[in-house]
Amino acid sequence: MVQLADEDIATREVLSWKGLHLFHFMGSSCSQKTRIFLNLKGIPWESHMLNLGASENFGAYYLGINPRGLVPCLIIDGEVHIESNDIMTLLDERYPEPKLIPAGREGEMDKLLHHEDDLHLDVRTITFRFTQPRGQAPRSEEALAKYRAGGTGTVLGIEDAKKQREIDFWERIARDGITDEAIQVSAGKFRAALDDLDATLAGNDYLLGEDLSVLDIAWFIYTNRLKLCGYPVARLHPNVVTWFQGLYGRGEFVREIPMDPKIQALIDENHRAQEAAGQTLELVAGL
Ligand SMILES: N[C@@H](CCC(=O)N[C@@H](CS)C(=O)NCC(=O)O)C(=O)O
Repeated sequence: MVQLADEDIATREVLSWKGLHLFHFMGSSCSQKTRIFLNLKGIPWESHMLNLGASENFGAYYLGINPRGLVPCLIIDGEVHIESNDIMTLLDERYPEPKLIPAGREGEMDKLLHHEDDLHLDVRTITFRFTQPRGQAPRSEEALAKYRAGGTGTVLGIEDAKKQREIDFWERIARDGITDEAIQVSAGKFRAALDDLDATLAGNDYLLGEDLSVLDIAWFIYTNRLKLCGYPVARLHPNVVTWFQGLYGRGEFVREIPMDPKIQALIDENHRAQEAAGQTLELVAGL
C-alpha cells in the first residue's frame, strides 16, 4: 500500500487535516471507483475536486500532496495515501462493514487488482480517442513543464518512475497521436480480460462468486468507460452486460458516473464522424 513518506509531501498543511478527505475528479475512472466504494461503505468524506482537463493536478499545491500528480488521493487524519486500489484496500481494513475484500482472499484480490491497474493506461488510450475530441496534445507543453518541475518527485523517498511514465505517455500522444496500433493493443487486452470475466459470470452473480467485492466496482467502471467508447460489450460479452446492468440499477454505483449532456453530445458527434470515416473503435480494433 502506498502511504506517502513525510519527505514526499511538500504541501505540509494536509498533515494536520482531520477526518477523511478525497482529492478526485468527477470523470476520472479511478475517482469513480473510489467514490462508489465510499458510498457502499457509508463512510463520510470531504470532497476536494480537481479539474484534470484544466491540469489542476499539475499545479504546485496538488503535486505537493501527491507527487505523482494523479487522482484519487486520500488524506486520512494527516496520512496521505495514493493509488485507488490501495486506498480501497486500506479503507476495507479500517472500515470492515460491509467487507468488500473477503477475509482469506486478500492475496488473490491483490493480484486481481494489480491486473486491473495494469490496464489503466490502456483505458486512457481508448478513452482519449473514442470519447470527446481533446486535440493532438491533451495536456499542453506548458502544463507538462509544470508537472515535470512540481512536487518533490519522490514516492516513499525514491524518485518516482510512475511520474516519468505519465510524462512519457503525454509526450508520446502529443507527438504521434493515438495510433491504430495502440488502440489494437489496448482493446485486445480488454477483450481478453472481459472474456475471462464473462466466463466467470456465466456461473456467478459477482466476479468473486456470490458476494459483491471491490473487483466488481473496479470492472463496473472499466465496462462503463468501454461502453461509452463504443466497445461492443453486449455482442462480445453478454454475461458482463447482465452483471453490469444489475450494478447500474444501484444508486451507489450510478450516481458516480453522471454524464454531462454537453459532453455526451460531443461524444455522439465524434462517433458519427468516426462512423462516416470507418474509424470506430470496433473497426479500428477489429472487434
Ligand atoms: N494507478 C492509479 C491511476 C490513477 C490515474 O491515472 N488517475 C487518472 C484519472 S483516472 C489521472 O489522475 N490522470 C491525470 C491526468 O489525466 O492528467 C490509481 O489507481 O489511482
